[in-house]
Amino acid sequence: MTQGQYKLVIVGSGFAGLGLAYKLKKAGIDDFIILEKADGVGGTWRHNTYPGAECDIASSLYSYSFAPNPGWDFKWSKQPQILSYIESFAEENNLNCHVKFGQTVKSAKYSKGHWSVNTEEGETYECQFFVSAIGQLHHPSIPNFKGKESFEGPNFHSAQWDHSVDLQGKNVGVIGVGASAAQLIPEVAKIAKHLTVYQRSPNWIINKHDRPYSRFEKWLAKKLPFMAKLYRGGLWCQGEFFIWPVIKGAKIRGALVRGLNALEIKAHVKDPEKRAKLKPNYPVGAKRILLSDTYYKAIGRDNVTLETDGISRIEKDGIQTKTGKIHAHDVIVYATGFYTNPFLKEIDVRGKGGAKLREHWKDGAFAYLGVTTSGFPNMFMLYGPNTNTGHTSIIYKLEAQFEHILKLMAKTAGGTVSVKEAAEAAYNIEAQDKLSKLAWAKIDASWYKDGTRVTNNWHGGSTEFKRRLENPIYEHFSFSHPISDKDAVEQN
Ligand code: N01
Repeated sequence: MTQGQYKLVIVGSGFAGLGLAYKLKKAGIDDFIILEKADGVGGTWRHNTYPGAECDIASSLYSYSFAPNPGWDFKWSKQPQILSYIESFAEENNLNCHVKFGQTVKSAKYSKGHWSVNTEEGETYECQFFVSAIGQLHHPSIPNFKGKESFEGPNFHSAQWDHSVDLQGKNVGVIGVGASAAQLIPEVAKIAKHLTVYQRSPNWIINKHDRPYSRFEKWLAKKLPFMAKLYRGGLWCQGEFFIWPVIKGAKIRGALVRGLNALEIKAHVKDPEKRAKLKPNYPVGAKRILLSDTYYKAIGRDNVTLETDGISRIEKDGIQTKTGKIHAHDVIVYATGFYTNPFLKEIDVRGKGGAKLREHWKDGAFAYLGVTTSGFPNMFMLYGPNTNTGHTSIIYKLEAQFEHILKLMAKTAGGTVSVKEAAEAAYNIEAQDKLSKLAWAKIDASWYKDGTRVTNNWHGGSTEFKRRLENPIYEHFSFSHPISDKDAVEQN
């Protein structure tokens, strides 16, 4: 059933979708709808409720610059407070009335300057602009271990935590040691009778020295907003001038991360066998550098086994390793990450002439500055291909994408915009060339890669990202009704 005609249909009501909605309203555009499959806003921060879930980018930076929150309880806030921040943001800015919950988008088709967006619930939404704001870490991945179905106890993915299962006094197996696992393992270790952690490859983890903010600090952030801005700037600088150079291969800063990591392991893990297993054998920065004050303490506990022999099969009551050991488990947690490629895999997107996005991206996703791709007019992506980062806040980068989209929309007015194939191809050659020199390219596999190409991450610093996104080169696009900037703004 056709549900109406909009200027924009946005898919997803996480930080990306809601941030764009806010900017649209500020620009006087109210004619949009957000389709959300869940029953509330927040995206990843609604779904990931595992114990210990928090953000490993400091909250003052992992929040909108246009909606600062002086009330963060911790430097790295916990999931409930992040969810409550985004929920309040939606409420205070009257964004909820634009969201239609319980709508899972299954296809989007372009024809003659318009998109038809169809949902699994049988509804169709017509629009001029189709915007994907579904994020990169959306579809939980559970490896197809032999015998997986035979396990008789509770088992679930970290992003689908079953809170009805009490882990107190249980034998628990956690598979995976990535960012999610590093946060949940310390919490599970505290209450489980025994925890076995299945590690395929260790991570570079350093201390973050988190602590609650004092009442005085919160008062300062509220009363002196410029101090809060300065503080946010300082956090941004840490990522830009310390972590980003490590990803580029800076020797001294890389050595510092390795040194800090070694000190942490030594301080908290007494068993030499465990210590040896925790040392990564790949370049620092090739996978996300993790921040934790509690991970190595948890691994060092007597009730925690670090298993690195590889999983052979899952039995009805435990896990068998490739060396034949059997660990008995009451509960298994899959902290095994997400399907990050191909992008938009759940949505059948058809562009000009019925071209399939899946076909267009058969060798891996790409997009001009991560936002547009040729042959798919009036389609924008937020947090699309090659926009992720390993060193700063995604929200900082999303804000640049909002500006990019608003500028292209203004120029497009009632017509269409499409990136030129040659401009996109040249951009991708530049991006892949630069990416090939970074730490991310120096390992065979990670969620940043699809085959040999790094498809998820941006190739430069965040200042460059902001500058390029916020100053579109209009010659790189075809507009069906090119008009002057002034006229375009007036028409919007
Ligand atoms: O997923 P991951 P994640 N057999 O892909 C292992 C963001 N995030 O959910 O490394 C055995 O990092 C896999 O092993 P290996 C953040 O951007 C942010 O933890 O491939 N093991 C790895 O250990 C992060 O980068 C926050 O050898 C298998 C683990 O599972 C991203 O989400 C918090 C396996 C997967 O780790 C993803 O993190 C949490 C197999 N067959 C997450 N398959 C914030 O704080 C996979 N593994 C913002």
